[in-house]
Amino acid sequence: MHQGYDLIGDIHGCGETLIELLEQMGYSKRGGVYQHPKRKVVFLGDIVDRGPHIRLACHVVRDMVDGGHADIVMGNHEYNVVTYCTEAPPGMRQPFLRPHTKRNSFIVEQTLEQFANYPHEFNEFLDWFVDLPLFLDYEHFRVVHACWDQGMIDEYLMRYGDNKLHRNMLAESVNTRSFIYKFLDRMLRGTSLKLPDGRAMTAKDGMVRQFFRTKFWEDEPERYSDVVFQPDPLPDDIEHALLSREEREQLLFYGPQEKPLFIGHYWMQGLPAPIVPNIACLDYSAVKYGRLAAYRMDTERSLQPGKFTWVRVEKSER
Ligand SMILES: [Mn+2]
Repeated sequence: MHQGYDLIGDIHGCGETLIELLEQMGYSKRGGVYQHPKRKVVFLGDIVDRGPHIRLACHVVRDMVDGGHADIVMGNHEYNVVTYCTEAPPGMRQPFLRPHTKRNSFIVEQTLEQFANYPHEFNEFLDWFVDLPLFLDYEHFRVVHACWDQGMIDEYLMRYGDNKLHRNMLAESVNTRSFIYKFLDRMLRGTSLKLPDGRAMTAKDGMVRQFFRTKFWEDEPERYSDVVFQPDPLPDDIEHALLSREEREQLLFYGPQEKPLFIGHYWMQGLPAPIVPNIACLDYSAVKYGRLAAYRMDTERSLQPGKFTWVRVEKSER
């Protein structure tokens, strides 16, 4: 039986780095599948997009999952590529569930390009992506791509009976007023607040945004600076302003007594470490020449800085 779990953050097509990380943790290829005699991997989603070896990453991951050597949750990039490639039903005013805007097309460009000569294989991966769990609740820890919201999870389980998105729910999932949309937005993209007074800010990537990403582990925050969680700083005058009561009520709080939670998604930088004693983000921006990070989990209640491991991504992965 498995004696522990190795959680791995966003891969984004860094397939060679993934193999290096697996080997560093004592996994080896047997019968074509990476495995460990005593441990199992949990992938935090976002296998696809951006990087140079997306097909390789997809094959390594799916083979491990199929062989019982890994579990995985869906990332927002798997969801995006599926809806980008799925035709809209008659009656919708757009040809595909996810509009083929310049920005959306740019995001999936490398994935489509690298699978261009393997259309059958690509369709099989799309079917597999749809079927991935959206969240996993283990005995000693929890896993979701961006944010654990127990209230929404309970409602999802009550409505749909399991932790998956089914193909017949895809069309409804792009309707921004539906519960499925709000649920996926929370699980796969996390929590955010609107900037006050209808303000907008221009992020480092050039995008203009009216929302900023927020922490969901801050107890009784008072100011915007207490909850902002993104690489781009807030405008000076907003940063130190007080949150309104309505804003504070919108925020979510994952308390310190909850099971350890692992997330990806947030493009962290620097040395991997817990955010708080029971939450770790393992997305350390591998595809931006950061680190592909993992955490070697056993049964601890409090995450240990010494149990993170990683591979630095060199320019050669390109
Ligand atoms: Mn990601």
